[in-house]
Amino acid sequence: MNDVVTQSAKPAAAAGGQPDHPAQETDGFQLVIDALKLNGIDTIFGLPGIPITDLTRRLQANGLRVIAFRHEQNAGYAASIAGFMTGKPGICLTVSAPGFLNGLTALAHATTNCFPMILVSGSSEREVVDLQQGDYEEMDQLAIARPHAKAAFRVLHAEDIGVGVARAIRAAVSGRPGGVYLDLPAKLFPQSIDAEAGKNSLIKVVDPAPRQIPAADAVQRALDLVRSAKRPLIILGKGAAYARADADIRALVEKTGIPYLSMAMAKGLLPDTHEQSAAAARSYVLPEADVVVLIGARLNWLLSHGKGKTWGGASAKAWGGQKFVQIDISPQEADSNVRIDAPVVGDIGSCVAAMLAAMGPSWPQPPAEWLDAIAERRTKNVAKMAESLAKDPSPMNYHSALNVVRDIVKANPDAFLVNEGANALDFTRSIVDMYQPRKRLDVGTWGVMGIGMGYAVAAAVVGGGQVIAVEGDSAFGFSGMEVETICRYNLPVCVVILNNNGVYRGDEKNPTGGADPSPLVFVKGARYEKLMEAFGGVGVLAATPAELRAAMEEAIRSGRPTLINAVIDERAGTESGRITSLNPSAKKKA
Ligand code: ADP
Ligand code: TPW
Repeated sequence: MNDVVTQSAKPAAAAGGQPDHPAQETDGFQLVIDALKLNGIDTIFGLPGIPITDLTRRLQANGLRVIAFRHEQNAGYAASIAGFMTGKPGICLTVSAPGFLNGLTALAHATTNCFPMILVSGSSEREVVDLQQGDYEEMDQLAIARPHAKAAFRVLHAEDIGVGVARAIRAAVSGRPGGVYLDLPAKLFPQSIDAEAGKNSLIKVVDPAPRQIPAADAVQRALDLVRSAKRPLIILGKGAAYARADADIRALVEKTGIPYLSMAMAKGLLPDTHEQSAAAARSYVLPEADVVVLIGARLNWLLSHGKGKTWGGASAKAWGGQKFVQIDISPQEADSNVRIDAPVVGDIGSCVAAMLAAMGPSWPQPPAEWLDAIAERRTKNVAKMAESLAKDPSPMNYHSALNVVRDIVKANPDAFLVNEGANALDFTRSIVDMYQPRKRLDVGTWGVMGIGMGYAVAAAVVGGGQVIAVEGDSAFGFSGMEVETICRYNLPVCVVILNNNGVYRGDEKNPTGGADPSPLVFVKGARYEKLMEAFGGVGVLAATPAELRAAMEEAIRSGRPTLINAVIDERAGTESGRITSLNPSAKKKA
């Protein structure tokens, strides 16, 4: 069953005096496997069941790594972040209807975040589904996937598997990357075709993510604008991290001398400790900058849409007066929120290289007043942060716990840092410095809860190194059962739950005085560490920074699956973390 070809019982007709020999046949299962392998896919995240159980077995038998999860959503998040980490599409494999729907959130997440991913789902009989005759797990999956994916395809015939897989790969990684849906009906898998014809039908995708070279006049327009700036600023987004143009991006930043901000998942593209980082002066540089160069970052809600008070606008929707250069692979991105004065359309590697080449050997540095003003704010804010980090309250708060994580990441800069929660996210992002590209993996564009354990598994499996997952206790709950997966594959994942007994904080009361707890709180003093122990991993309850530090150091030394339940003050934390302003009740109050 695991051979590339299977022997047919019927002998082939002898031709041209050749001796008779049995016809060699292959089937749909094998062609899917061969098509993926041919394109360098070596890892599948999924969950077995009808009609893909045998596919998972045969994938493994054919040498692919199959990572089986406890819930498809987590397999999907794993695939999405594997796509970000590697630039190859991450593959999530699910069963039909409910399994497909469980994976769909992750597919939409991949599309939203511009991560290349392919959700491959088995589906039931087309003829029965289309007549709505009540098939097992009946659902028109292709139609449902389409609005959430960059592209969606269905393969009905074994000889089209090669084309289907090739199209899915190209769609996922070319241009702006995204999520792709590939529908494989149950009837496809056992279809037999001639092995040679099957082999010839497969496509090894040539240059799946072709370079897109920017126009020379667009590059010149951007450089002219940058040269005219008195207070220039660069913003690096996760598209810049994804582009893997690390050396050229660093060269551009350093050659121009322009201060930069990193969006959350671009942290570490240049080390956060770089002297041009304006992270500690963010609220000063955004309204003050006159020319802003966006590299792989959208002017969406995470950047206050490029206007309003954050940008020095007089009111919530007013333009702050900045001029923008935007480097992006998507030509439609420019002008989505404010005018882009100098769009540079192309892949970031090519765009940044073209800018460097056109800059010539020397480039004027930004005015000293601008750099000095930023340095002054930075020094002040860094000192303020150091003061907060040095405090040792009992119980711990976010700062005292994250001060430990900050030190551990500094000592282990190649560890992956997975991060979700509200306060647990915002404080980690601002307190824990990153030193290497594509190491910080977080909630992304939607601020979605639930990415935690799926990301952690993918980082360990695909990245092949130590993972630290800093989780709010609510955030962890969305994917907590995957600690079994972490233990089953014996992955070097250290989960740190910043446990304040609830969503945002843990001290809310039921206003009626009734017996039901507030919708925002959990069981007090929950022993999350025992969950890891249940599956053979290491569980630690940490009530002090010293206990947290010792447990994290041991987790990294041993490489064993570890869950540290870091107990913090249940009054620590604000509603919605740093995005309180988006909360409609806060808006009403304002
Ligand atoms: P962040 O959330 O970090 O601000 P976004 O997800 O909003 O980042 O933006 C990422 C941008 O990067 C998207 O507009 C996407 O089109 C772009 N992008 C992704 N990959 C590339 C690439 N290789 N070259 C150019 N642009 C890219
Ligand atoms: C899929 C809404 C945003 S943040 C959060 C929720 C439920 C949890 C915050 O509590 P946590 O962190 O994790 O304990 P902390 O440090 O603030 O106490 N469902 C989804 N996504 C989102 N974003 C939500 C709900 C939310």
